[in-house]
Amino acid sequence: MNKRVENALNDQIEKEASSSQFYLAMASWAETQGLNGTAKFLYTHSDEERFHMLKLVKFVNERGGTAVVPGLDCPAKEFKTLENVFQLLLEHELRVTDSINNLVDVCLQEKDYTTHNFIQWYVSEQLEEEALARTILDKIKLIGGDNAGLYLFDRDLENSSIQAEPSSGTLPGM
Ligand code: OFO
Repeated sequence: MNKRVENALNDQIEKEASSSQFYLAMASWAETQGLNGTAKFLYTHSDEERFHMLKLVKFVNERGGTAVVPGLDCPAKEFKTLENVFQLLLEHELRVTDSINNLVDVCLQEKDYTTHNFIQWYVSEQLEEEALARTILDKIKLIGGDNAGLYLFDRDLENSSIQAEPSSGTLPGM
């Protein structure tokens, strides 16, 4: 496997693993605030990010590269408000999108069209994740400081169809 592509893929593995930790930290915080619907959404999302990481690990190894399982920094334990959580989440996803775009760029520069094709799944996924984060953040901003609104938001999130299954795709070789 092309070394530059392999390094970029391993860098993305680290980012997906960090995303999973980040969502897990937010889920745990939401749970301690009594926001069970939000916590459920974020726990599920943490599992999704782990799936994104695993999909990359398997791809790198199956193409003759070596996937590196990263050590991770401790994510934040405290968040100011629910709006703060989803603002951070959106900013985080925007950074992940930049990283995926960089990966696409490296694949094209190195003429690695197989990896380029594989990465298109992540390009689409990032579009969805950004849109979802923006929608949720807009709703929270509309609610403002209204506790009744927050209660309904949390309940809706618990019952919503966006509580997707963790692995909305298949891993290579599985
Ligand atoms: Fe893996 O998509 Fe979010 O970070």
